[in-house]
Amino acid sequence: MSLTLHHLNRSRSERLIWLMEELGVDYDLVRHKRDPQVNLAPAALGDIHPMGKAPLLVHDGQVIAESGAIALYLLEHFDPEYKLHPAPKSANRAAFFEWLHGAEGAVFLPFLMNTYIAATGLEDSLLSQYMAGERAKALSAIEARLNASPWFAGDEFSAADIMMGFQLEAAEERGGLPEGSPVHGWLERVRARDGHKRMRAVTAED
Ligand SMILES: N[C@@H](CCC(=O)N[C@@H](CS)C(=O)NCC(=O)O)C(=O)O
Repeated sequence: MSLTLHHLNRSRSERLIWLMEELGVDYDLVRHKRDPQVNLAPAALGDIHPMGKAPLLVHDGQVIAESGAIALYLLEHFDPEYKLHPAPKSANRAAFFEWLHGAEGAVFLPFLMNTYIAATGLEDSLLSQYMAGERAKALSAIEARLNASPWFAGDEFSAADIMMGFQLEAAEERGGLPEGSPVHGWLERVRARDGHKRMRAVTAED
């Protein structure tokens, strides 16, 4: 069995490192560096998959792109006891799907757009105003969820928390989390996990 993760420095691919560390699977890590001028991925990633983005997983020769797809693929292969995801048709399955996919969907977009808005000097634009409203909505949905349960899929930590981690750590770093937000407590719980610590040891070299 061969399992390789292509990781881009300072990127969403850290979520898959974290998931594999939590699962305890053996994997090879190939590190790629962003172009310092334009911040984009190197051409080497485009040689593996036409989108040329990270993360990319290669399992016994099969290439898989998209963080959410990779996470579900890894769970299917390496989490037969459902330690990091609720079992099919169990009560927390719907919430698990919602947050696992929301992390790359409606929840993520307004946070991501903030980066592009700042990079292109559009802070005073209508787009920026619109995205600020969307970000407030996303944050309020996140906070409602974390006020109702300790983890995104309910009482148990799951891969949905891992998928949400990247954007919430980035939001905290940019001062985007209000004082008293339940996200602060969630971040503390996340950072207490050995899997998260091991992921940070790997990404420290980024
Ligand atoms: N929805 C994709 C997004 C992939 C993506 O945009 N990755 C970024 C890293 S955060 C990337 O490779 N950026 C460099 C580039 O686009 O050249 C996923 O979740 O895997």
